[in-house]
Amino acid sequence: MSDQERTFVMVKPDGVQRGLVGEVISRLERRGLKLVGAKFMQIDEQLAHEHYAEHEDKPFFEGLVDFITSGPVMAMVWEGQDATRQVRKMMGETDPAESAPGTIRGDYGLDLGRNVIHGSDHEDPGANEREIALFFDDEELVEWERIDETWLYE
Ligand code: IDP
Ligand code: MG
Repeated sequence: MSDQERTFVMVKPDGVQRGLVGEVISRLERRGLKLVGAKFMQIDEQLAHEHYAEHEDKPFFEGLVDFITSGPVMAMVWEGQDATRQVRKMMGETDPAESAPGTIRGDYGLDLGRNVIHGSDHEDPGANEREIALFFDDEELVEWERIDETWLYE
């Protein structure tokens, strides 16, 4: 098994309210990715600011913080080969309206500000590890083997 990595994924408040937690988990599980951490939680103002720090100066920042703190989220860590980039492909584009059908945002969203899921940016080196550390302590992540791992990887 090569290139195993971990990435941070979150079902946002709209996805939780719309009952899409199971759907998102199912898709990632079926793909062969391995769940190594999960936390159903509500994000507070400070964590929202840290998580979205790169967008601090954008006009949509305040609305984004209000939205992400507006209800519970399902925060998760998923592991697998090239996991960060593969999850981003499964998510679709930032704007659901531009996302291909078959992607999570393309199947379940219509509006840029309500796009169901967050995944670490694969074009921002270290974003995955940084976001995992922001949401999880080391001891909250579980090392384990899926029974099908020998069939998932050559
Ligand atoms: P990403 O979630 O696909 O990585 P980013 O550009 O990192 O997209 O933006 C973070 C989040 O901020 C988006 O998922 C979306 O919820 C929100 N967002 C981004 N751009 C806009 C915008 O122009 N208007 C409203 N919300 C936006
Ligand atoms: Mg991003």
